[in-house]
Amino acid sequence: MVMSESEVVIGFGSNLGDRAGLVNQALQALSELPRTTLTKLSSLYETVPVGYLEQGAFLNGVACVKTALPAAALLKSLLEIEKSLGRERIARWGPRTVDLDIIFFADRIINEVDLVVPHPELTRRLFVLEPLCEIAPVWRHPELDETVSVLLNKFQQSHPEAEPCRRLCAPVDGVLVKEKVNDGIFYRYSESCGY
Ligand code: A4P
Ligand code: MG
Repeated sequence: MVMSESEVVIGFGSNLGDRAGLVNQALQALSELPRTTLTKLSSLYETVPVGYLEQGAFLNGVACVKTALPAAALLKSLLEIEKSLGRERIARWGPRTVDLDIIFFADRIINEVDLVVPHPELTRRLFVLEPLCEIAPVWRHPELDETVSVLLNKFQQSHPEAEPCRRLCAPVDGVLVKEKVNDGIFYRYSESCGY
């Protein structure tokens, strides 16, 4: 069976060790997944921890990929990348070398034991909404039937106290390094981001 390609949004975060180095390695691994191409990348943001507050600041961002992998296979690959980069699951919402979450998988709604898409915390997390709004403002949440930019606006209105994300660098040539790898493009954030 030939699987058609789906557009997928993946959120990433790191708050342990060499955060930017780990993010770059995760992006490289992502761009090297079979039948998958990295198509868009947000700026890199520094964000205050949400949930469990007694931990260091995160680097966060989101990436769009086109993939022919089914959702379960993509999730498995993301968990393998996390593991290869030293992720140990210690505490829910606790510190992590690299966390990779599926935010959207095309317009699909998935409610499996080990996979819920759209990501259920998405509407409550500026560290996802802000980078998402940067690269996919008109993406429609398939359950809420609202665009990402409306969801961000609503969250900001209802949580004026929420600390905005600090944008470290924009994804432009010269700051974002773009390299051709196999059939895809490999992006990474350059050191001049000041992370
Ligand atoms: N899982 C279910 N749905 C998904 C999905 N859409 N994408 C399952 C990825 N995984 C999904 O995840 C546990 C299981 O969730 C996976 O095995 C998969 O089967 P995990 O990453 O090991 O668990 P966790 O991270 O400890 O808990 P959780 O609820 O996934 O936490 P989150 O949502 O990952 O949040 N603050 C800031 N500023 N920035 C952050 O990035 N991240 C977290 C963690 C908390 N606070 C943060 C940040
Ligand atoms: Mg996760």
